[in-house]
Amino acid sequence: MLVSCGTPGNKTVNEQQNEKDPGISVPTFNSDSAFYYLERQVDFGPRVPNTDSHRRCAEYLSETLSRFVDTVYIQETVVTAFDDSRLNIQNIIGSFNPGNRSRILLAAHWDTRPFADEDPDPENHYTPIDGANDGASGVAVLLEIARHLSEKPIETGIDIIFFDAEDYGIHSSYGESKPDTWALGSKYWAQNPHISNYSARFGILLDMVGAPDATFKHEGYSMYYAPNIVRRVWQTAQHAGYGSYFLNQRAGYVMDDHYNINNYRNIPTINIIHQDDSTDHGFFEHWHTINDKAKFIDKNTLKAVGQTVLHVIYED
Ligand code: AHN
Ligand code: ZN
Repeated sequence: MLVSCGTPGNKTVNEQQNEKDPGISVPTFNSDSAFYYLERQVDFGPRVPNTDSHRRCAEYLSETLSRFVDTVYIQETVVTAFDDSRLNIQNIIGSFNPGNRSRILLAAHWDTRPFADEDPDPENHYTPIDGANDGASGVAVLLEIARHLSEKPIETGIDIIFFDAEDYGIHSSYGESKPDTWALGSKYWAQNPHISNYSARFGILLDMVGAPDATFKHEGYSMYYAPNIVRRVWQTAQHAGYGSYFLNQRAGYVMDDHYNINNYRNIPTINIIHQDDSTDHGFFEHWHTINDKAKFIDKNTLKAVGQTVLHVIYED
């Protein structure tokens, strides 16, 4: 043998043992590849609806997805934001095995917030953000998962949805939270799915999955709508060795895309989202600031999440 990595009895360096069925191997998530997909998005600049960076990134995402999936759907529409502006948005959907009725939904938002309204410097409160963590990280992990699914196909139907206009929620200067101003793209999709009567057995949303030492806790709506999926995913993470990220602790309710999927489509969907009690807003340190940049992303966190989700879908 020319290359000898890993211990005897392991399959190849690119696969991991399936816990339930040792005959099945789970691909090894490549966090360098995921980080590359993250940088590609950030390089377009802030992906704010109605901007050129947003249009160009949409093209990149649909074109990249199309290299991996069987079918890409682009859902274009116009939604109305909290300030009555009209946003031209695109939900981008990639499907594996579109004919299989047994499906899993994976999602993240690809747009970025138009204003850094949580920045410590008020001068920045109307500056759009890079959204390396808040946006790009979830999309990057899902593109890397799509790449693995294309290389080692499974029978289950998988839909990867990149939602638009998640992060155009009301500016903090209004002093009200107005939950219905967030997650506009997923609300539209949940009420007008790309396939009429679309359903899936369960869904997993990724949001802010790239900060160093991120903590993923049992988010409120996830526990209300899909407690069994939360338990399954957290147990899978712990078996895979990521128990320091996936904590068995209850955390607050976050209005996010999974709420719309649960509420309007009745698909039990959880949110893997970084929640942190040590900040005032409850999220990662650079949330909605101009410092949500690629240099503050930790590949180990992308790996923890990506590998966990790969285990969940290949061992399903
Ligand atoms: C609210 O602040 C109401 N929801 C946060 C959802 C979010 C924003 N996820 C990423 N950015
Ligand atoms: Zn955000």
